[in-house]
Parts: sequence; structure tokens; C-alpha cells
Amino acid sequence: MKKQVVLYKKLSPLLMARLHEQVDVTLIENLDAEGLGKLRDALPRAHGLLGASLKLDAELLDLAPDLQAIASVSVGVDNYDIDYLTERRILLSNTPDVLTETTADTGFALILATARRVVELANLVRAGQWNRNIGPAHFGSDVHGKTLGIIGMGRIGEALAQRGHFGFGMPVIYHSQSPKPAVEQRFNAHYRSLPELLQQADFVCLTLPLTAATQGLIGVEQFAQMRPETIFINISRGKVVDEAALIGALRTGRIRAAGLDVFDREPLNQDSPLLQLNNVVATPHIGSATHETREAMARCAVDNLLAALAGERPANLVNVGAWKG
Ligand code: 8YV
Repeated sequence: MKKQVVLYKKLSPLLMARLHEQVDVTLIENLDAEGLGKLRDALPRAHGLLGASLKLDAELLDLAPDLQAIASVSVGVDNYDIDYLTERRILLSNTPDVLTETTADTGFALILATARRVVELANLVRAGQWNRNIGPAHFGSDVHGKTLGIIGMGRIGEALAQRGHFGFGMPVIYHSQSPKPAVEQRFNAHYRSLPELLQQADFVCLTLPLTAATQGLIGVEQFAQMRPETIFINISRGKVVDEAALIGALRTGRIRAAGLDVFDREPLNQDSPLLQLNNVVATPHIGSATHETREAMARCAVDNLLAALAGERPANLVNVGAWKG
């Protein structure tokens, strides 16, 4: 009897064929109300789940008494109740590494686009308003040589430091749970307390996971420690930031600008004050969103899921306490 897998994220034909060889697949194409109803109907027979961008809480997973594994197509695992899953010995896996470089590229895309006002000025051209040489009113800020401040020195933070150090000659400072000697050596990076980093960095970049400890980490007090020429970049999770405080800092000139790929609520509401501000570049959570990387992530998730359902330890097991082996 094949194991039952519920997919709530579409996969490529190649990966779908791979799954169909080994398990019975129920695909939930959309996570609208109808799709969520179909997901709830499918859970009672599910042994495995694969997808992303959906909060799988206890209320929902209590509907899946035979669930053995969840393979998240993401590196972030804030959509899961780790303690609940471990208690039920449901193996949760994620997809680190394969998305590191692409997400760091997104970080630098936002650094450059925000500092040089690329979106604002490209829109000016498109609107037919380029009728004279660009003057000081439209000048941006340099990136090369400026101080890159990274909050959260994990895989993605490291890749951002690499780009800043080798690509743009940027002094790198960072704040993380513990100092990272190897990163300091590779990128001539220097550890700073959070207040020191906020005061010294020209670019303050968030690359840390959303946890109980990081939720709301950057608020009014932290923006007040930044300088008026500081540019704030968030490629982590929206809830790490007090979004009202960010809006206030941008409106009052407390900071120069913000490049944001993640938001308190996603999709970002059309009437968000952030979208009324010219000094904001907002992208729709595209951190890992390239053809190559999303296929690699999905492949990694399929590998993790099939391993777990075969009784093997997934390569990217998040809740190691759930592993019986
Ligand atoms: C996307 C991410 O949310 O990996 C993460 O944690 O935030 C992004 O890569 C995810 O990949 C959705 O599929």
C-alpha cells in the first residue's frame, strides 16, 4: 500500500512523476478557501505533506492522525509548531543551502535598487518625466565602500557579507547570537552589539529567522539608533520588524530608505502606507524566487519527504528530537 502524500505547492512534471512512482499524491492547487477545504478533507489519510507559505498549526494537523513527515519548500520554519511536531514525532524538513546564494542576490538587488533609487527613477522615465539631466533632487547614495551591517550571520548573512566584501569593497559588521571567527577571517568582518551596529552601519540588513526571540526585534528604539542616511533592508521575515515603527522612521526621515522583500502580512495590502512612500522598494517575497532555485528547493523537499516516508532520516531534518533512530 503506497503512502499518501498531500502537496499544497505545485511541482514540476519531473518531480511529480518521481513522487507518483513511490506515493499516492493529492495536489491542492490553490490555498484559497476552496483549496483549504480540500486540504482539510485530505489530511485524515495523509502520511506526508509537502509545500510552503501555509501555517500548519495543531488545529489543522490534529486532522492528520497518521502524519509522519512534513517537507517544507523553504528554509524558514516559522510556519510550523516545532514542539507540537516533535511531540507527535512528525519529521519536519526544510531546504537550506540550495537557496542561500539566490536569496543573498535578492538582498543585494534591494541594496542597490534602494540606494540608487532605481525603481523610482525607472518609473520617472516610463512616465515620460525624464526631460532634463538628473540633478541632486534625484541623486542616490553610493554602495561601494559603505559599511554593511548584517543582523543574523547564518548562511544567507554570510553570502551577503561575501558580496559586500569582495564585490563592493564594503567594511562588514555583524550581530548574531555568537561571534563567527571564520566569517571574520574570510570577510574581515567585525562583531558588533546590536546598538553599535545600528549606529555604525550605512546599510542595516536583516537575515535572521523569525523566532519568539526575534519577533519585533527592530522597533522604535532600534530605528532611533540608526542614522538619517541609513538604508534598511529586510530579506528575513516581516514580523522581525515593528512595521508601524518602520513607517514612522521612513516618514520622518529617521532613516533614508528601505528595501523590503517581506512584510508583517503577505501579500502586502495595496493600501499599505509603505506603498505611498517613494523611499521604499517593496518586492513580493522573491528571496528564493528563481526558476533554478525553486526547482532545487522542491527537489530537496521531495528527497526529504521520500526519505522520511521510507523510514530514513531526512538530510535536512529540522526537529531532530522527533527522530527515533
Ligand atoms: C519562500 C522563504 O518563502 O525559504 C524561505 O524561508 O522565505 C522563501 O524562500 C519559500 O521558498 C516559499 O516557497
